Amino acid sequence: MFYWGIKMESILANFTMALVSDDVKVIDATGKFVMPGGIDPHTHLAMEFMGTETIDDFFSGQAAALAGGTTMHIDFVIPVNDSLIAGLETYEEKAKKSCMDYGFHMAITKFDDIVSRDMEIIVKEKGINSFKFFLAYKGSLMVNDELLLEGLKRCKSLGALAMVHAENGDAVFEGQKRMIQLGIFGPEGHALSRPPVLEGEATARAIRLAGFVNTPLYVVHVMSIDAMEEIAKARKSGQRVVGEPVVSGLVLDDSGLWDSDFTTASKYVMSPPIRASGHDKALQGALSNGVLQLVGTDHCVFNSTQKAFGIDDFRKIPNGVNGIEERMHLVWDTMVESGQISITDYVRVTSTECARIFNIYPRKGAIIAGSDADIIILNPNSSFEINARSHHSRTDTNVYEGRRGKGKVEVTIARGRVVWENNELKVVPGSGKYIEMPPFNYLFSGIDKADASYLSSLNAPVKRSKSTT
Ligand code: DUC
Ligand code: ZN
Ligand code: ZN
Ligand code: ZN
Repeated sequence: MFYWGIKMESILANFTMALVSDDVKVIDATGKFVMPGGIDPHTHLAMEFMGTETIDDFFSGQAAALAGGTTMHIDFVIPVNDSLIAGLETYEEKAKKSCMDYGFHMAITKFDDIVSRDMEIIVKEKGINSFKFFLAYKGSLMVNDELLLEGLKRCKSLGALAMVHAENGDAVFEGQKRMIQLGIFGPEGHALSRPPVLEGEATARAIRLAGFVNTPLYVVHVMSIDAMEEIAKARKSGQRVVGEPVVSGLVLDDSGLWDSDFTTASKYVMSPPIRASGHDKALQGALSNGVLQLVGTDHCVFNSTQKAFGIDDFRKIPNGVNGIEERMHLVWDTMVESGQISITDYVRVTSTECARIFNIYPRKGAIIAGSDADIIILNPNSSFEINARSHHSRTDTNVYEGRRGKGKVEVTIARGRVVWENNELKVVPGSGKYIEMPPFNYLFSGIDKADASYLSSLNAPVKRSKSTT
């Protein structure tokens, strides 16, 4: 899947090692790793959220991604007035300026006959194979258990993957009230109001309901030991649950939230919150032992002016942190350089597993004949340094400010075009392509058999009780 020290003879859209003429570009990758481009399963570009809009759009966010070795991302479509189709049309418009390949997940904020019909259209005609349910954000995006159950059943019938933002939104609301009563208005109140136990509860509930419906479940941004342990338990019992940590949860702890400078502290506000020291290491361990399967970012950025909407009240700080540009570097440095995962596992957690789960493997997530030529060259001996001055995102802060590490993406090739080389971006708005993702990924294989055995296990005692009365 990757080659140590090969000299690539050609860069062709349809990656081949064929004999080529003298005028092709030659890139010397001696001593470096040639790997599939990264795929970020979790981003929010140009999203209207908490009274404002994320400052990275489909051009700036993707340019940043390419500079960091990510060649595809999957963004969340938010319905407009609960309409999936209206939401999708809005995002199709926003994505016209794309300079990188992308796909969509669809959020579900209501359930009725229209939503049910539109879910089918979205899967069968629009190339989306995943639906996300927010168990938090009471009063806006949050869904209750009844809606979640309806949604899970519909996902199952369509072969679509159900995803959850797992925090108990009612309890978060209560936690926020408590903070205000205590006179805690600063960014630290954000973390204190929504502790790990609320993430653990919602994760456990979603897992159990998905098990009850017998459909696969994908838990986004696993930020705590509490949530991770629920996923571990379910997977051990054979349930089809996928856990996605995000870079901020893997490498940061909550100390920044207590910084006395509001601009510094507020940049760390995201949901679920960045946890106390210890959760980060535990999540790294879970990524290395297979309890968690792929790394996203939840890239959702606001500049310091937008973050300052919450200067008097943490509840008004727009939630979100950066990561789309930093993910490949930080995962390499934290997980590979430190010896926690192998290079093969690095390719899996940053690219291949995402392609498999969203059913676009081996077109994406691989370097083989017929795959799109999304390729990076990473130099394990070169260093990176992260700061807001030099990053490519439009935001004026960076939660990884000042971090240095080993392993730098020196070249990014997207669909056969060199878009990042010598620390220079060559990106063209409109060149990114929408990637359709078909339903019924590998997690659905044999699901019907499991249904049959579940039903027969119910049938036996039912019949017996009838015959005895
Ligand atoms: N969490 C964030 O921090 N931002 C976007 C949405 C979310 O769930
Ligand atoms: Zn979320
Ligand atoms: Zn952490
Ligand atoms: Zn998100």
